[in-house]
Amino acid sequence: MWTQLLVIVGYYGLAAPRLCLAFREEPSLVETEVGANPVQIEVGEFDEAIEIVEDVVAENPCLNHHCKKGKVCEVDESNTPMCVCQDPSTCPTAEVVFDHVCGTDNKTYDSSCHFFATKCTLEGTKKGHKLHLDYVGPCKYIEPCMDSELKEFPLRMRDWLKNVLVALYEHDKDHNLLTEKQKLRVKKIYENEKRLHVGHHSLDLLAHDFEKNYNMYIFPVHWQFGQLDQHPVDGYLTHTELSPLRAPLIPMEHCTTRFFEQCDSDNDKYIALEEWASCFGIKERKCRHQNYC
Ligand SMILES: [Ca+2]
Ligand SMILES: [Ca+2]
Repeated sequence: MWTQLLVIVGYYGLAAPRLCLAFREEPSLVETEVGANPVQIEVGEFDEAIEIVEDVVAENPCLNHHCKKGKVCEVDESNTPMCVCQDPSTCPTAEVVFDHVCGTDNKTYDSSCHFFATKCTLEGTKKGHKLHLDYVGPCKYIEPCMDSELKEFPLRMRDWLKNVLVALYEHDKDHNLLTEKQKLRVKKIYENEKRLHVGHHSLDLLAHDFEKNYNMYIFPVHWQFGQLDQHPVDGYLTHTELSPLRAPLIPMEHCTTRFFEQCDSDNDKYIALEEWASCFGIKERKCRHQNYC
């Protein structure tokens, strides 16, 4: 599965940078800043929290009045723009099955637009507070994750993150997907002759390689955290911040939910950088979250 995801990155991620999501082709948010990466670009897809209000343009007060997902702009009697809940029936019709999303209420929504519009109508209620976009695609039976499988998850994900970074580096000449500083870090991994190349590796080999080439795995793990930790950049991941990675992964990797749940070891609903590093087997280091070591 991880190899398959990497192939997807190869086809989609690098041409139109996005991670994992072979499912969607819409070009939104692709105008990347230097250093933006696939995960960061996906953030908008699942964003619940951002509301940007800009100056009102005289002729159409709603023109530059942006509303968060699930809301649309309307003007009141005094021509003042305001964000109101979107009527789900005004959402574009889903074209493919992977436009559907599954909510944490285990209900399938036609699209993320329908989901956020519905969530908006529940704003202020306990139900609305607890409702999140769980994963991409229609709700389906996800088999329980066994303890033994849970142990395998970080092994494969670490290897995958490393491979994603190397793939980004290899194709970065034209796309500026990594910052100069990031490129230098990945260059060391890329040029290391001992690097484990992409392939179907046994868990024993992955575990052995992690032990032998531990330093190669540190940056990819911290890099991924940094890409997700954007709203705000505070060293903690909220459910919404984690969504761009989690939502497309769940239908394919049945241990995803359990893995990220146990990552939040103090159970405060946030995954701190230290918790993140720890659940990928990265030892604590003396560094501040701004630098991600
Ligand atoms: Ca954050
Ligand atoms: Ca926590």
